[in-house]
Amino acid sequence: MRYPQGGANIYFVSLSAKFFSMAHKAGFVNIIGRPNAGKSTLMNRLVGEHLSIINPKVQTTRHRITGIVNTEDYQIVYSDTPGILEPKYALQNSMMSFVKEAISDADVLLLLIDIDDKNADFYGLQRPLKEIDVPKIGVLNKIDLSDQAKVEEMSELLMEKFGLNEVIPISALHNFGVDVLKKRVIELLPDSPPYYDKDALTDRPMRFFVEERIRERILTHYKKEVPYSVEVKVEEYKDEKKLVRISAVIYVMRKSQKGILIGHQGAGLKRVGTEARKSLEKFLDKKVFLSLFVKVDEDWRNKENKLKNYGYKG
Ligand SMILES: Nc1nc2c(ncn2[C@@H]2O[C@H](COP(=O)(O)OP(=O)(O)O)[C@@H](O)[C@H]2O)c(=O)[nH]1
Ligand SMILES: [Mg+2]
Repeated sequence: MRYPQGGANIYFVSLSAKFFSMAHKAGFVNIIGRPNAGKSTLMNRLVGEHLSIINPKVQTTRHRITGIVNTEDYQIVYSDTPGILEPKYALQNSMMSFVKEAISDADVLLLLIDIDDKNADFYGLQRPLKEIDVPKIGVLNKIDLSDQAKVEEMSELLMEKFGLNEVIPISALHNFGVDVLKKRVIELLPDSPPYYDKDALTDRPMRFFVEERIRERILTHYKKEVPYSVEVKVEEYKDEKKLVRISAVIYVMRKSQKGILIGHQGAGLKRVGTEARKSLEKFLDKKVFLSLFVKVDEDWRNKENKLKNYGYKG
């Protein structure tokens, strides 16, 4: 390599030119859409890790969850968000504020739509979405359940409705079309230095994922109000030599829900505990000792101050 002769100035110019020629890309790529569209499934696919919990029940995702993909040349910070709905109680209000935040700070927006969701009703967000000046990709999901004619029909409908220039049909579940989407996302990523350490996978603490894994088991096994009335908080997380010792509290809104959750002779809670432990052992790649407790936090879901304590937004 030849170094430029002459003063410091010239050297500086040549350095920055070199830097520019291998510019680093980074940005926030936020996935939004209706409940059950497959946002969390897609996010896990894109990141290649089981970060977001997935369930056929709606309103599984309550927070904004980031998943970071790093290579030498770029850093993509994906966000999974709660499904867009018309909020009916304080927790849902907070869930929608995560969505609004994700719309306003995106470098690239992925509007994920279930191919069978003809109305794709985004409530008050449709207009701001149409007007916002960042690259938007319509992502038509679950095409494994559909055909070409429907893909074309829905693509046109979405372009019109949200002012999109492009729609990419995928099946997040069967990993079809996801590579095409990834490639397009990288093209649209702005030139920028990385936002997080290049070995980071998420900006969320480990405790958060532990809480989500426990909540996932509750979503799977309980019906009606119970999954929507629980909040899980890790009280102790000790990474010991041979195992990780975790103690967590499951908060419910009413006394009756406590009984349902614990079940006959404790069988319900035991099942949640055993399954959550196995899931955590896989995630942490270490033996886990898990203690679970159930407590009543009267009507927490409707109280702003409680929501703040649990890490939601007002
Ligand atoms: N058939 C089919 N099902 C999917 C696809 N993507 C997601 N699902 C299912 O749709 C349901 C909701 O998925 P989830 O990712 O939790 O949706 P979210 O509420 O938007 O986060 C789950 O049962 C997924 O397995 C897909 O491409 N095809
Ligand atoms: Mg979700």
